[in-house]
Formats: sequence, structure tokens, C-alpha cells
Amino acid sequence: MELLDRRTMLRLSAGGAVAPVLAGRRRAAGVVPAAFSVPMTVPAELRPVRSTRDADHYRLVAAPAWAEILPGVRTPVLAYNGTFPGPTIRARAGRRAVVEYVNRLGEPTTVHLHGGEVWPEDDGGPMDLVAPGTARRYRYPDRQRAATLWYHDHAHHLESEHVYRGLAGTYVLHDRHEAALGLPSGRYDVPIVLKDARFGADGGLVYLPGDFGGRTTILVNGRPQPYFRVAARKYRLRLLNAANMRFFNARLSTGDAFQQIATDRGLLPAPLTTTELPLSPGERADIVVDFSRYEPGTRIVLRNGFSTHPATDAILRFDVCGRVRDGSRVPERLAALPALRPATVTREFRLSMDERTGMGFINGRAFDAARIDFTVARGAAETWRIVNDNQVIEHNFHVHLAGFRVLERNGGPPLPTERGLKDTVMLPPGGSVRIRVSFDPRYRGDYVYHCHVIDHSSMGMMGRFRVAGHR
Ligand SMILES: [Cu+2]
Repeated sequence: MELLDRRTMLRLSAGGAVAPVLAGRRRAAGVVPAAFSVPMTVPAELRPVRSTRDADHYRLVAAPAWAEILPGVRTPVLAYNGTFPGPTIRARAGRRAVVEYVNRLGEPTTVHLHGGEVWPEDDGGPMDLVAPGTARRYRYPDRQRAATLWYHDHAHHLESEHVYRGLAGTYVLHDRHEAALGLPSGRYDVPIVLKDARFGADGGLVYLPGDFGGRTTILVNGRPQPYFRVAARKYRLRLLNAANMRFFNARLSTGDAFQQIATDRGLLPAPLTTTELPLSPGERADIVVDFSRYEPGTRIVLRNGFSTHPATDAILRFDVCGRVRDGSRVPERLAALPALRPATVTREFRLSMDERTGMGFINGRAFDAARIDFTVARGAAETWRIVNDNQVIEHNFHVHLAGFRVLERNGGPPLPTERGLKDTVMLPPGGSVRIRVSFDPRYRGDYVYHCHVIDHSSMGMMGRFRVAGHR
């Protein structure tokens, strides 16, 4: 029976075929509102508790909390500083950020800064646990270019449920170069944290591993399919796919194009005009949407082009309000990418999941905290080929510390939307990519790489590598 259930679960995770049934049940429970009936909220910004000449100190407390996700319903969540999702940290390149982290949950946790170039002891790796009732300090050098990063729990075997229940937040890194470009900023620079969830009849979050098909409520910044009242001007939207398993393909209901200005690790060389933007879990993309081309009163839905069910099709509705003065611009040149360095080593990673047991493997091996899979020379550039060996299950791939560029997808060119600096890349069933991974010589030690469909990494689809050697 249990096997059958797991099988059903995996089938759901592959195609979402049973979603209509679950959606029907959910509607019967009467707790999830109709789409666009609640306003979108913007996560609070975390103020430093103190600042020194070169560092900003933040305090992050993980604790159980209540959140109003569905209108009028109190839902128990796991929260950073009491909010769902966690507060947005806005850091400045060239200044260190120090996060004092307190774990007031009943389980061990870690905090990983996804996309951050940090020392291993500050990476919040899956085994570097913060015990319940204890605290520790994470130091982020912030010596990389401006980018939309995010922080989330990474405690092995628990990260999937912890992130699902709320332990995730946006970490925006600003720098001077970007500030000088004149892009939409301030209240017009908005984090859009995408998740999905399954609610019980009591309004609680139901967590079942691999339950893609059951998580049919789409959440934006912690609200179900909200509306967002926007001024008729340009907005920078920082899209973060913080869902455990769901892939999004962002599109406007009008079919209109928008501009992508950044990938995971920072600005593109030039804005890309596109009508769709696919994002697998962990990926980010910054886009600029110019609402001044619409008459006030126009409503435009941000849709998920990957959705196979009407209940999960809509993400968010933009309600265009009055015209305002807009001094922002999207310049034709954004930021030059660093030169692609020649690779000294080629590696292959084959991702697979046993559809019968739900166990995840990379190159045939499940995660073992005691095993180092390979060693990278400090400061090296390497070419990695990554293959999804499953024929129905979606994976993706994330490496800690290093950023990369996508060289090839399925033997052809990369998607237009992934031609920038990346740290996470999608792998549809049977798909493959070749990437050029570039290591910053300032860092060495042990890090992990894994599928960021975190119900999969939780089940073993993860490994460790070492960066070693003198300069
Ligand atoms: Cu996977």
C-alpha cells in the first residue's frame, strides 16, 4: 500500500495528472479563495541591528509562527522573524553582511545563502546544523556582483519540509554599477517569491514528500494568486522560484513581451525581450514590465505556461492604476559578463530517481555526508555535462559557491533566458546541459551540489565536492 502511494506520488510529481481530483477536494474544503481576491504583499525588509564601517549585522530568528496566507485563516508556519516568506535582506556589494541566526524550532536547521560566494563554514551546508535552541553567525563577504539571491533552510532530510513551511527569503545584493543604470528602484523594485502549497480543511499546510500534484495553491509572497495594484510605469520584478518542485514559465495573459534584465547571478549584458520565462526551483530572473503601455483599469494576469490545470494556471494579476512620472530606464547595455575561461577538466553528472522507492542518485550514488565525490583545483574553470536520466521526472542542478554559464542544452544552444550568469539550471526529463563552472580562487573547502527539486535532494540527489590547492 505504501509503495502504491509512493508510486502515485511520483506519478503526480511527473505530470500532475491527479491534480483535478485534489483541486476538487480542496475547493470542497472551502478554505482557498477564488483567484485575485487578496492583495499581494511585499515581504518586509530586514533592517540591520547594527552597522559598522564595513559590515551590516542582521538578526534572523527561526521559530513557529502563525501566518494569514488564506484570508481570515490562521496557518501555522515555520518563519524567519515571524513572516511568511522571510524578510528581504538588501545588502550592498563591498560591505560584509553578518547574520546572527537563532534556531527556536524543535529541529536542527541551517541557513544557506543560495547563490552566495562564501566560505564553507558560512555556507549553511546540509550537515552543518544549528541545533534547536542554539544560535550561530553567518558571514557573507558580498564581494560578487549585484544579483537576486535567496536564503533558505538546508538541513539534510528536513530542508524540503522546512522550506515548504516557510523557511525561505530573498537576499538582494545591490552594487554601484547597477545603481548607476537608472533601472526601476525603491518601491518599483519588487521581490516576487513563487511557491505552491497544499492546504488541509483546517487551513494547515499539508506536507507529503514528492506531493507535487497536491500542492495546487499558487502563492506569491505568501498570498494565494493575489492581485497587485501597479502604477502605469515600469517595474522591476525579481522572480524567485522558491517552490519545492513546481516549474514556472512566466507569461503575460496579453501575450505581450517584457524584458529580462538578469539571471541567477546578476545582470545580463543587454535586456532580452521575451514573452516567456521558464524557472525551475531555485532559479531567479529579474524582469522589467512597462505598465505605462496599458490604459489605467487594465488587468493583466501573470500566468504559468507550464501549468496543466486551470487551478494552477494563474500566478498573479496586475491591476494597472494611475499614471505616474517614471524616471527609470532600461539601458541597452547592462553589465559585461566576465570572459568565459577555458576549462581544464570535464565531468559528467547523471541524475536519476528510482521511481519505485523515490530515492535520488547522482552518478548512481545517493548522498553520503562522509564522501567527497571529486576535487576541484582552487580557482579552476571546468566543463560539466549534466544529464537527467529519468524519462518523466523533472530535475535541475545547483552547485554551491560557483557560478556557471550554460554552454549547451540538449546539444543545441541554451535557452535565450539562460544566457547569463547562473547557479541553477533546469533539466527536463531526458534532457542534458553542458555548463562552464567558474570557481573564485578566494574560496576553498567542501561544498555540495544537488538537484534543487528539494524533495529530490532530500531523498539523496546530492553530493559533496572539495575545492583544494594553493594559489
Ligand atoms: Cu530532481
